[in-house]
Amino acid sequence: MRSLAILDSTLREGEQFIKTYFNLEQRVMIARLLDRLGVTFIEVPSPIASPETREAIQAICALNLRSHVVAHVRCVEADVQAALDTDVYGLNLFFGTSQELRSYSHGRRIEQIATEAVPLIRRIREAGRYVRFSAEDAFRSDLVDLLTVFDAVVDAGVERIGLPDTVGIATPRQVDRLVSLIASRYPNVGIEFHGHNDTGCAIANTISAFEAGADCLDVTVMGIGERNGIASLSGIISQLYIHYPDLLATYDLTQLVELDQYVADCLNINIPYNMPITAPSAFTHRAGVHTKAVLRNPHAYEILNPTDFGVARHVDIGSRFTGRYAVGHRAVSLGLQLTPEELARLTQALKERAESGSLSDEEVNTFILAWYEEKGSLVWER
Ligand code: HCA
Ligand code: CU
Repeated sequence: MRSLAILDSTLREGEQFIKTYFNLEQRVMIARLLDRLGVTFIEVPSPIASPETREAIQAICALNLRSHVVAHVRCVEADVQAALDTDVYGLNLFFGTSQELRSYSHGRRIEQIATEAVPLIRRIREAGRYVRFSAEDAFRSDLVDLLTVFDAVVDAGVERIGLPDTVGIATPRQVDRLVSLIASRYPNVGIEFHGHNDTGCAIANTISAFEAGADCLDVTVMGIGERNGIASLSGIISQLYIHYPDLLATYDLTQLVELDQYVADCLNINIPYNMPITAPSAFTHRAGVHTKAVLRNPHAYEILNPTDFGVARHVDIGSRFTGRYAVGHRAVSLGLQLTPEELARLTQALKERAESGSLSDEEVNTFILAWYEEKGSLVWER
């Protein structure tokens, strides 16, 4: 079986999201929740960022989590030293390799990138720490430039190379091609992928990278990050759960909802309505055709079993698309006995009522009970 590491960067990439500010207690709590879930790596910012960040990194390291804490660090001597002075498991180095970043970000030539990164990588390895090197903006980088830099860093002993789609430009097929090529050229190092979501392809690209040979996938809670973020943890987990369940054998998937909710609360936002698994409506069924089938066998319209994530399925029957089967099911759960003909009339009445707006569960129950009483008194009067 292939191995796969999930790297959660909520505490690093996630802090680059416009709404994020985590205090020390929240940073520590997020690390704990990620560890309980079972991610392989927890990425933290560079300790050089601020004394508070350094303190948070040390506090997280002191938890002695199973997850490995890795610091995201520029290829700069002082930054590397500052990270080595903490107790992190390893360093995730990055250097922009595209023309755009070389011109407008750091101004280095390709040869210089390799020359500056190589001694730092050797130093980190000598210090006995894990080291990864990412070619920032890999998908806008010239292939020859990319290979020139990777040849040098792999030769210097890097354990993993990273291919970030920094601007979210790649298509799943481009990801497949580049990751496949890199995987066959460097069979003895790991490959990490980090996909931004500017065009909504982050989850698709990240899964494509895995299928092409990447062994480490970057995510954040709810996908938060710079601009509109990267692949979400729950999105990647949902794909793996379906297609590669063995890779999640050591994960406690019931932690996911609490984790997303905790981070949403820290940011003062709701979990986005379309988040895989953790959206409030992720397991809610509505249309009559769906509710009927799901009540017979959830498998009909569910590929994820909500109980595996510690959440409940919900059958919504208060809409104008409601169906007789689900309404009957609800009537029975309310202790009512209806003939098929009565059930048809009740369903019709509910649909008509829902034309002026959907009903909550409680409203539906009240409606059904009232309808039933009314029916009784009509019978009585006759
Ligand atoms: C950044 C850039 C980065 C780095 C990813 C990586 C990106 O915000 O510093 O180190 O692999 O998207 O390229 O997040
Ligand atoms: Cu990024």
